[in-house]
Amino acid sequence: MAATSAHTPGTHDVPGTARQADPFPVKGMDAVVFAVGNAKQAAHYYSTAFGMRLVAYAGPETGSRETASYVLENGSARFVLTSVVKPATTWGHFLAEHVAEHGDGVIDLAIEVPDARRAYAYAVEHGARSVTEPYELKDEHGTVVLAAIATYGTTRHTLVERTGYDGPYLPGYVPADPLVEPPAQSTFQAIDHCVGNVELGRMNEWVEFYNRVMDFTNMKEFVGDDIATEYSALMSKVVADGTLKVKFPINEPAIAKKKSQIDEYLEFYGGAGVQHIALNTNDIVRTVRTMRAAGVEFLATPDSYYDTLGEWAGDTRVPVDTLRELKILADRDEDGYLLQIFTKPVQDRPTVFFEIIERHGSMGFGKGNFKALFEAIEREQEKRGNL
Ligand code: TYF
Ligand code: FE
Repeated sequence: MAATSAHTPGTHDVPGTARQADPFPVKGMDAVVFAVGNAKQAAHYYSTAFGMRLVAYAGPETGSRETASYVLENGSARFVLTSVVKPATTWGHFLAEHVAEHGDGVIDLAIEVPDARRAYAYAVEHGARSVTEPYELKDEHGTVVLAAIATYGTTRHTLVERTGYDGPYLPGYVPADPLVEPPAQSTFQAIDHCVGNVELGRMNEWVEFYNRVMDFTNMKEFVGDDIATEYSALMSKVVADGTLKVKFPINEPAIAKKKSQIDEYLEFYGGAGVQHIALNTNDIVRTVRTMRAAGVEFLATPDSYYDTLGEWAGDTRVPVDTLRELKILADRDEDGYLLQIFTKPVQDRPTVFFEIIERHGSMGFGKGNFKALFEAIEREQEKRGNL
């Protein structure tokens, strides 16, 4: 085999044309970590209602005396549900206070990276606030390297390097069996995007944070002033890594005719935080039927939406009558189309909700649906007396 020369294939030493290595490579979302009041019951909900599979557990029975954590998966999507059993360390007290102040919510959007030490060093050099310096966890399945940086509100990004590990989640966790028989066909397969709500006037600051700290770039879809004041009462921009595996839309409230849904979130969550997690499915009709049958509540779209849908969304895989029956939204752009639907908030506070999305080419976020969607959200806000 030829020795590696300085001129490796694909690179070239003509000034200005050398392809720069990605300064912040990511492999994808590692996990969405929720701090909840009762992880045992939440694990049941995500199993029975969302069709996820319990795969790992850590708690008093496994030597974790302070917290209980349930790891659920569906395809590459992984949720970790953590609650406090008996606070002892700063971590236990942080979790207990987090739930008291914010209700059930997302504390960590963990990102899998090839090199956690390098990713952490790059982020901190570019102004990220360190939460946890790089450290190793080890057990008989191998080693995982972790580090964490802060993002908006009390949310963090743990950077996870798991190449030296073949266990069920992290060292210290034990494998667990599904709580119930999972659906015959999976309800979703991956995490599409994770959305943050930030305070009025701070969206650009957080977009620039991801530009700088993770070298993420802005996607073309955004909600500008026109849409914001007309009917959405929010501004939104999307940042993503170069491979579009990790996509983070950021919303801020906008001053409009009515109270912004983002203000409602900020008020009830007690600050900035994760608003919704979008989940990819390859069969949204089956997913929505399964989840509805299991008691998941979705936002209702008025019939009139479907009367004109064909004119601008064109033909989709699913007949308009089925979209109408299940209240699924459709949107099209120059790259293709998408089908999407939103749950109502999944806890008593009007905070975290989920989106189910089936993409056919389009890499957008459903801009054509913003009017219908935000009107549906406002009807719910009104029922809660928060409009
Ligand atoms: O992630 C998105 O941008 C879409 C649209 O409060 C959206 O899902 C944006 C804001 C919002 C609800 C949905
Ligand atoms: Fe979304």
